[in-house]
Amino acid sequence: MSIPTEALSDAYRLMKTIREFEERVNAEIMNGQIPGFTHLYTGQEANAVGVCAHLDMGDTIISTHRGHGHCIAKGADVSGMMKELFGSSEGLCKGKGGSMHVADIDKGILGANGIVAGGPPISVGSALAAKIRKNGKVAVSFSGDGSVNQGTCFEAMNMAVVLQAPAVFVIENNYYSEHTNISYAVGCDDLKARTEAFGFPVFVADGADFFAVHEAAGKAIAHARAGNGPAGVFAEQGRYHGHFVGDPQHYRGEGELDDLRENRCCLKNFRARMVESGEVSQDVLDGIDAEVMALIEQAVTDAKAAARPTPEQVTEDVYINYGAGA
Ligand SMILES: Cc1ncc(C[n+]2csc(CCOP(=O)(O)OP(=O)(O)O)c2C)c(N)n1
Ligand SMILES: [Mg+2]
Repeated sequence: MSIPTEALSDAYRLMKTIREFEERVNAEIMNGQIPGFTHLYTGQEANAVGVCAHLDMGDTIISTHRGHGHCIAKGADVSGMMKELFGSSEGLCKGKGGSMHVADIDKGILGANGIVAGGPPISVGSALAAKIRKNGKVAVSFSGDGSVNQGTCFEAMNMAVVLQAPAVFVIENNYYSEHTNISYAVGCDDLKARTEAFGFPVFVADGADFFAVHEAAGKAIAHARAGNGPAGVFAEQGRYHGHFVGDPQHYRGEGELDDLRENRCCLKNFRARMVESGEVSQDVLDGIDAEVMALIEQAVTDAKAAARPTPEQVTEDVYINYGAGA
């Protein structure tokens, strides 16, 4: 599938934005500037961007505890997200969500989610709504290798097939659930076969390669959008950081992290491919890098200066007001 030049630049910009957002968030947490618990997506950027490249605002995504990348790829405002992580009342969710609960319903971002495999059932509900409304939209859930050991994931996959709902299950295998490798935690060797067994096609991609994810996701999303029921994407790529920020990572093999950064980097792979094809020049990519660095710097400056919630605001937004008589 050939991708227009502008879309290529956009994809690189988004992957770079996720990378720098995360690296800066890591540094700010270490400096004690960001409260709460945070899981970084660094290294897996191509998954989010390769999938979301096929979505428009009306399509929905549901994310995980490692959700910054998914939200940025789906169009979340970077400054609003940074403010959210800093706990500002000017954040996307008024500072009440934080890292693990970023949401922007208007952009189809139904929320990051702290519950492992909490996303797939929600996406089936969203997909069913799209089917009933006949609006041609799809609902994508991102979830990790840990999610495919969860009953909620299996129930959601089965229900999506039974209902023929346009749900797309993106399984991101980064080889670990918290600190446990899949070789110990998963009772079969073939995770793809396990999900396929529910009765929908699953397309596999190298998660360090934007183009591979883009192609696999294109097939899965086209399948669902055309009314053929659910589909899956299975992408493999390790994360560069620990399970959470501060994880000492004693469970990693020798040289594992260096190898990932050196040889499994979606940004480097993207640049190499552009040198080969000549579609986007290195100068243009360098320019995008500079723009992204400035964007992140500004976002941090703004987040540090942004308002903090007042004690009174704690009890706001707890219940929805459905109007008179509710
Ligand atoms: C239902 C549930 N069980 C356990 C946890 C604790 N927990 C948080 S993240 C995580 C591991 C998730 O692994 P995976 O799905 O592979 O995602 P990754 O962290 O690798 O992105 C666990 C067990 C939880 N949040 N929810
Ligand atoms: Mg995992």
